[in-house]
Amino acid sequence: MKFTAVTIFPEYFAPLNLSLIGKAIEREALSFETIDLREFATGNHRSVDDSPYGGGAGMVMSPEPWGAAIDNVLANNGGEIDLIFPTPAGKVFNQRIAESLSNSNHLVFACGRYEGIDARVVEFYRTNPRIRLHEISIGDYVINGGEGATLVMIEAIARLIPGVIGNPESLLEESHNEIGELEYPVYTKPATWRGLPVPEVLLSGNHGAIENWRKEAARKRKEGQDRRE
Ligand code: JEB
Repeated sequence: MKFTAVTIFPEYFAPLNLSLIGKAIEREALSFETIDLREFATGNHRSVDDSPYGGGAGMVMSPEPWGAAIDNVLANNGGEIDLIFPTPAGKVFNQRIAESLSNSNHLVFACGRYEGIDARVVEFYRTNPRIRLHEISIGDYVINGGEGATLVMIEAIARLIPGVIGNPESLLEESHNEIGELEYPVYTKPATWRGLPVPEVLLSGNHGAIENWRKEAARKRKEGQDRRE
C-alpha cells in the first residue's frame, strides 16, 4: 500500500516515521510520500490561494496548482487511485470506511487549508476513470486544514494492513466484534493501586467469567456515554 499526501505543510507528517507505522515504512510493508503543493504553483510568489468569488472572509485554494499536482500523481503512478479530500462537509469517517480503504493499492490525500479548495477540483476529478474519489470528514467539528484529518485516517487505515501492527490477534478480535463491545476497562499490575483493587474476576483465571464481565463492563460504559452527551 502506498500513501501520498499533497500538502503545503509536508513537515506536518513527520510523526508517521515514529512507532508502528514508522517501522512498517522501514520494512516496506507500506510507503508514504508527501508532495509539496507549492512546487506546482507558478508565478513569482508561488501563491496557492486567492480571495473568494462572491466575497466573504478568508482565502480559497486556487485550482491550478491542485490540478498540476494531481495530474503529476496520475502521471507518475500506474493503475487506479483512491483520491481523498478531507473536508468538514464530507461523509463521516468510521471503521467500515477505514476497512474499505485499507484494500486500496494507493491512497492519495488532498490536504486543503484556508477555507478549502476551489470546488471545481473535486468536480473535475470525480469523473476520471482512474480515480475513486472520496470526500471525507473526521467528525463534526472544524479544524484548520486537511493534514490533521489525514494523519488520523492514515493511522486508522494503516493498522489494518497485514504486517503493520505487531499483534494480528487484536485485529482478528476487532473484526469479530462491534467497536463498542471491545471498550471494556483494562488493568495491569499492581493488583492494588492507591487503595483501588483490580476487579477480582480478572485475577481468577476463569476465562468464561472474564469474557462475561468484560462484555457487561463495555455495555455499562456505553450506557454512561449516552448520558454524558
Ligand atoms: C478539512 C479544512 C475550514 C470551513 C472552515 C474551515 C481545509 N472534520 C473536519 N473538520 N474540519 C476539517 C475536517 C476534515 N476532514 C477540514 C480540510 C480543510 C477543515 N479547512 C478549514 C474549512 N471549511 C480547510
